[in-house]
Amino acid sequence: MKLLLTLLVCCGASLAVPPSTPSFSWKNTNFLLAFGDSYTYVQGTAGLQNFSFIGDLQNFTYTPQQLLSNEIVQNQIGTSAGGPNWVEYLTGCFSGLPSRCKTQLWDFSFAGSDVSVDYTPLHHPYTVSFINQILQWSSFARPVLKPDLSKALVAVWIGINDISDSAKYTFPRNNASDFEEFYNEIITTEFQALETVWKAGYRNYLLMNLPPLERTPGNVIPGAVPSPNKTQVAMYNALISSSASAFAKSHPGTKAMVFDTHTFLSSVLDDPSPYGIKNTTGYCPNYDAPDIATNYTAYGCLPIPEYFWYNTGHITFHVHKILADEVGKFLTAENGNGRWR
Ligand SMILES: *[C@@H]1O[C@H](CO)[C@@H](O)[C@H](O)[C@H]1NC(C)=O
Ligand SMILES: *[C@@H]1O[C@H](CO)[C@@H](O)[C@H](O)[C@H]1NC(C)=O
Ligand SMILES: *[C@@H]1O[C@H](CO)[C@@H](O)[C@H](O)[C@H]1NC(C)=O
Ligand SMILES: *[C@@H]1O[C@H](CO)[C@@H](O)[C@H](O)[C@H]1NC(C)=O
Ligand SMILES: *[C@@H]1O[C@H](CO)[C@@H](O)[C@H](O)[C@H]1NC(C)=O
Ligand SMILES: CC(=O)N[C@H]1CO[C@H](CO)[C@@H](O)[C@@H]1O
Repeated sequence: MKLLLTLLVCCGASLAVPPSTPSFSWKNTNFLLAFGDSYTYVQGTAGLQNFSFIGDLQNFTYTPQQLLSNEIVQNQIGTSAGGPNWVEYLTGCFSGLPSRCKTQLWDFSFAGSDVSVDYTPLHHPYTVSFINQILQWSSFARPVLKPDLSKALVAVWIGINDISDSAKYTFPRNNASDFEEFYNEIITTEFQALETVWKAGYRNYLLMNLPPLERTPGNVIPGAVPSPNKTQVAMYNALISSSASAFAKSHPGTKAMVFDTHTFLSSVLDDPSPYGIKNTTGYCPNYDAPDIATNYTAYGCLPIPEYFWYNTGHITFHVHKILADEVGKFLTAENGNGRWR
């Protein structure tokens, strides 16, 4: 009896994880479910032009047929980057029906999203916030898409608009007395929303932290006061890490991997030449001219892939490719289960 009790105590935690809990394997992953903002959204034939794969706040519902016939559109304005974005490079799912891709990309990100209107206002009346993206997916896509959950990964990249929109807030507000408390509230709301995804059975999560927003073209103009500044971005990113660890610990069998976008992209900004990038401080003012790919010299610009920044706040498709390559290596190194972090 005593022995049995000891065994139960010693092994209770591991018994709570069903022995069948599959290990995370990036190589075997065939389904990416994505939520986020303009950095991650892809254009869909049933989406709002320049904003979404499917629907918007006024067109919140969709049928299974609309979802399953919706195609990813690949062109200069199909993302915020002038070409493919990181989730497209990561999955190889660049256009057409997601279901036809070897790694399916189901991307419910909406350009201009913040986590919740509790903290920052909508960019447009039709913006679908992060919590609404999950509500919309849960209501209309979850019953239709039935991946092998052991081969599915959830990608989340949110917070870029939240930190930018609130960078000059004063306190107290939202019961927070400083930025740290305020960011913690936003990120707590983000992880509460992910509870819905977890309850649907998803166990593998990739969380991208904030890029070096303190180094956007507007923030590196000599004499500029960066907004958000380095301290704010570092504070936000520290909270993403601690919240991801807490989420994994409180949800047994869950892997919550944080990719340190900030450190990686800062290293690219510091030493861009190995990547063929020549301009890290500005952007081509005519970045969205339809003939920019061939006629850049007429606009006084370098080829777009030689810029780090595509415009005031977005990275070019070339930087998305560089990022996706690094995320792929990171995910490969994360193979295996149980290393809760
Ligand atoms: C989408 O963005 C492109 C590039 O900025 C612009 O030319 C186009 O008019 C936009 N489309 C809509 C429907 O606003
Ligand atoms: C502040 O906290 C109070 C008491 O917990 C709560 O009722 C109220 O909704 C909160 N206000 C905001 C803006 O979060
Ligand atoms: C960053 O911004 C916050 C909010 O404006 C400010 O309190 C803080 O002093 C700034 N930090 C630096 C290093 O500029
Ligand atoms: C970067 O590109 C912008 C736009 O083409 C240009 O104005 C700026 O001078 C460039 N900066 C450097 C350091 O070449
Ligand atoms: C290149 O851009 C210039 C300036 O907009 C325009 O006048 C010219 O027709 C363009 N050339 C081509 C080949 O598209
Ligand atoms: C793509 C789409 O269905 N757009 C519709 C969204 O809702 C507005 C207002 O209800 C319609 O005018 C759009 O056609």
